[in-house]
Amino acid sequence: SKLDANLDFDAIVIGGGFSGIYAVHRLKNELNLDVIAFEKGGHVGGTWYWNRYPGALSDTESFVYRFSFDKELLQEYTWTHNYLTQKEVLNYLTHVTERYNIKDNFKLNTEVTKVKFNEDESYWEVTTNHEKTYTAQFLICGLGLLSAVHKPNIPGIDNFKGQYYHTAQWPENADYKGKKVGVIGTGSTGIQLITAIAPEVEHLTVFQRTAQYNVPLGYRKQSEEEIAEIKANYDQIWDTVRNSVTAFGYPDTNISAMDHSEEEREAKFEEAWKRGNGFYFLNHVFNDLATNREANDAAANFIKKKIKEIVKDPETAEKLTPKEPYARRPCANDGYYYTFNRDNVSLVDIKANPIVEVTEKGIRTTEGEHELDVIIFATGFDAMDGNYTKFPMIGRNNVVLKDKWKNGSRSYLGIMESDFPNMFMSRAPLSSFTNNPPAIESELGWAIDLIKYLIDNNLRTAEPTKEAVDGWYDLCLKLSEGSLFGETQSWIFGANIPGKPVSVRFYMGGMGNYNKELEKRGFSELVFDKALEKSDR
Ligand code: FAD
Ligand code: NA7
Repeated sequence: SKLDANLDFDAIVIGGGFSGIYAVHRLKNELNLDVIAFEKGGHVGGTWYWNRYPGALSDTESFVYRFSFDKELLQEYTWTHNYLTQKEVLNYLTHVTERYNIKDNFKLNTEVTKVKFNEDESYWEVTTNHEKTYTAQFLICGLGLLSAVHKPNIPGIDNFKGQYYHTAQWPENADYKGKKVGVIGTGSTGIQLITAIAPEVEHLTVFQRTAQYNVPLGYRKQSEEEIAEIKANYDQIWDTVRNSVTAFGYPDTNISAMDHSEEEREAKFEEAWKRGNGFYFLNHVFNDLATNREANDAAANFIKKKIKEIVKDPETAEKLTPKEPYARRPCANDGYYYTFNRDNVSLVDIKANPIVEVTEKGIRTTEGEHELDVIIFATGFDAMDGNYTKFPMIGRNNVVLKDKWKNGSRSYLGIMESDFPNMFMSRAPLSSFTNNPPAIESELGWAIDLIKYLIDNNLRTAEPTKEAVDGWYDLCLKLSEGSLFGETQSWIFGANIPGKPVSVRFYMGGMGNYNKELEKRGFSELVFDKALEKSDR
């Protein structure tokens, strides 16, 4: 350690995804700190290491699903299609770790099992599954917002004779081709998977609990000219990203859906349908689909009409038709509804006929047994706080983060918590509901500026006041109250996990406003502790 010779490292980073990689690079190469990073997985990449299921694809467009901080890298590193496959994102992130010479900072196959703030001497103790404990002044957590796997306990699963696995733990020996496959779950992941594997399996049985709105993605090859033009305009593109609502690279609109005649509105929806992308459809055609019920109904009805047109069997079409507002994380996939016209695909409505148990031979619902060789869980994640409550994270006064969050998670700016000095989080509860890489750069950018400020001013710790945390929570709550997202039961409010408190988990004010908050507040709502003198020890 360079800052305090008594500690093992200056900073410890947990997680090897976009967040961990960005943190290690800036701490090591810019602040010159001695950094170690722990990653549970066998490779860096985070989400893009774990989610190797067929059909896995970004639905942020390629040009903005990357870091913005390195202008040369933006010019050099290229892509072929308007979205990135799992493999492509993984390759990109691997490349970043090589380019910045940080690959060796990551200790792979190493899970952090406990972190504890040593209050007497103000440092973090980090314990791993290899039974070792390391110390550092700063702790940066990039544990992942959609990373803690949710695999529901279905009675009898251990009796199943075939293979079963979760999409985010896709095994190398997955053997589903030519088999009778059952998929549980029809969120963004299930939709991608179902469309991808339907042509490869003997029979696919889709177990759907809640029907989702899906719009096309518009996946296509991009010409060299198109890519060159993007690269020539990157300054302006990132400016749009950082100041927009979704940070997806689309300019904001100030047009309300209800200011149009029905005909004009339908024409706009049709245009967006042809263009593709769920975030575009939900947020950038009109500005009020997520907040105005009438506007939301209009969009929902447009998609419902499409389902009816595409899906040939009326009973299947009816089952696929959502009964709730269009207010979850928007799904986008080019072939999804068409897949249900295939002879080898069937849809089981498990809301009407719930799963009773898994048997040796398959899945039994209240209606009867479905014989299967393979069961795939596309059942999502204990999102936002799942990885933060999984192992003891202990702050001042022996406060455990899980206990602190038992009625709903809180944070200051999505980055810090009171009682947890010098602990910084990326994509944690109450961070922005936006495209992720730009949000990671904003949050960790603020955190790293703060670390630099502490070092430059010979300060040992910083932490937000309780009032600051409560103030941020109140703001997030207020912003969420205008959103129809609270009316659906999804991970966005924590409603997908049995027993988890349903509460606001995002700052819904958009990327642009979030960045303004960071700038406006600076470090004014933090309390600081002086550096320890030698004689204090
Ligand atoms: P992650 O990539 O989740 O990395 C966290 C890492 O921390 C993991 O590798 C995990 O193993 C590790 N970890 C956690 N706990 C511990 C521990 N205790 N000890 C050691 N290591 C630990 N976002 C978008 O913006 N656009 C998209 O198109 C998009 N598509 C997605 C598609 C899928 C299938 C999924 C699952 C997510 C998608 N996301 C998308 C969200 C995605 O998670 C983020 O974009 C981004 O990858 C998050 O990076 P991260 O580093 O913060 O977290
Ligand atoms: P999601 O969006 O949480 O979807 C999970 C799906 O699994 C959804 O259809 C759930 O139905 C279903 N589910 C969950 N638990 C059960 C049980 N117990 N029984 C039956 N069905 C169940 O996760 P995804 O992975 O698709 O997407 C999450 C994000 O990660 C997304 O933003 C992507 O970017 C990647 P429900 O709707 O709860 O009725």
